[in-house]
Amino acid sequence: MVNLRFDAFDKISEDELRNIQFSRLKSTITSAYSNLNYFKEKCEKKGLHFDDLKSIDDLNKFPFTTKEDFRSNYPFDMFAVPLNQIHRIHASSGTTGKSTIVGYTKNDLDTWSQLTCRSLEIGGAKKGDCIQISYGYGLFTGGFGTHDGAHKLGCTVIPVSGGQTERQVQLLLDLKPNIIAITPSYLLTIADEIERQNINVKQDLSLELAFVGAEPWTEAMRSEINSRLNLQAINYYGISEIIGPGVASEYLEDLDGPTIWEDHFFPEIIDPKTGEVLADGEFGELVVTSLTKEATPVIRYRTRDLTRLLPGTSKTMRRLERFKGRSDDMLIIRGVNIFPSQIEQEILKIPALSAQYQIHVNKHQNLDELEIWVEPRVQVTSKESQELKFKLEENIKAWTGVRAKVLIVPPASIERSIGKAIRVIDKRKTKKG
Ligand code: DLL
Repeated sequence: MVNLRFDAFDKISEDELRNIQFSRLKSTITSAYSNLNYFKEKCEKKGLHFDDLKSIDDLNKFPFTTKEDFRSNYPFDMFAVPLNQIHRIHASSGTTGKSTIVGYTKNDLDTWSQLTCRSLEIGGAKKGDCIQISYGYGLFTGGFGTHDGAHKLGCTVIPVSGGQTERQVQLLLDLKPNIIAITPSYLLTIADEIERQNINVKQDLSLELAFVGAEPWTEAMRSEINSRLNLQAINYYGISEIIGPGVASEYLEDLDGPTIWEDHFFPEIIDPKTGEVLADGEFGELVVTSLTKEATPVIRYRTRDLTRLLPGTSKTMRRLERFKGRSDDMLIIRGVNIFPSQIEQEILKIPALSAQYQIHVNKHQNLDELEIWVEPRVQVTSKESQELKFKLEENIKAWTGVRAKVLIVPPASIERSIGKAIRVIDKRKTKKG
């Protein structure tokens, strides 16, 4: 039997890896330049030809690709192959404007399933395991992408998709999957339902692993998930415009951040303001170039995810530090930059508070106002509620420098996520129209 683990290239030497990357990068840039008008035009503006890529170090001369490029080339102008070679289309729903369309050739679908299979395997999944896939199926990449990898690995797949929380719990009870693939916020919604039904997690469920991603989450959230569900959460990363899940994923043996699959994607970290490439270990925005995609090659895609590139723990491929957030999620409150993840961390430092929270931002008499709505784990008295409020306000001020107003709202009052949670409601944006 093929040992899929060795497909993971995790024993490859750095020289070999860079050689593979360079030859794949050369074909990708050539294809993008020859087939994608928008890319050729951007290169011409910089006086660049695909032949100007003489080594991997030349990549940083080439232009970035943004979500906006996907939108303005909607629906098919990001495709580098004729439509009759496109075997599948996925799309990511933009909150504003048109969605971004991504195409896959037959080879792309094979590559994708290899990568999600690899991600599941190094995270501890194996042939014969049973996985409940609670990522949305359909145009979103989470469901089908994970499905194809789990199928390749030889797992029994329960393709339940997102939503219908009681049914999700029923399936966990009756079919006893040992793995779940899901967003962190929806997993917490399921944990709430399990507790509401007084189900004994240790006796009645068989979950061992959760492949968690598709939205920002913190280490504090991981501990919460692990302990409430008696399993190990694995950090599973991807972006639809790049391929979907399977861009980077975490080794169960290391649990130290997702390893980026550098044989298929070349990562860079840039200063989000200047676009300048930063050295490994420096903090900035992740930019990813696809190295093997045929249908939608993407050169230097600006992910907006803020992180650092770290050396592989015992592998050649590099790791991503847990994301601090997305540059477009960063709130500027009275001039101070603050990420939802910093607030989540402060909330979860207080044992009586739950991970169900929402951040409301408003403007009052020209001043930004930050309000945090958070649920206690159990009903509290008004005195306890006051104490929790003051404690959290104090901690947020001490750790972020921002004064926030905390509202302790009744348990189960914040709308539950069934996919990606809406954590921030920025009314300043709605007001601007
Ligand atoms: O969310 C693909 C995916 C599906 C990944 C299932 C993992 C699991 P998009 O809808 O394009 O694609 O959203 C991509 O989600 O830029 C990050 O901001 C965020 N994200 C994805 N995975 C993680 C993760 C899918 N493990 C955007 N940790 C990315 C933190 C994540 N953020």
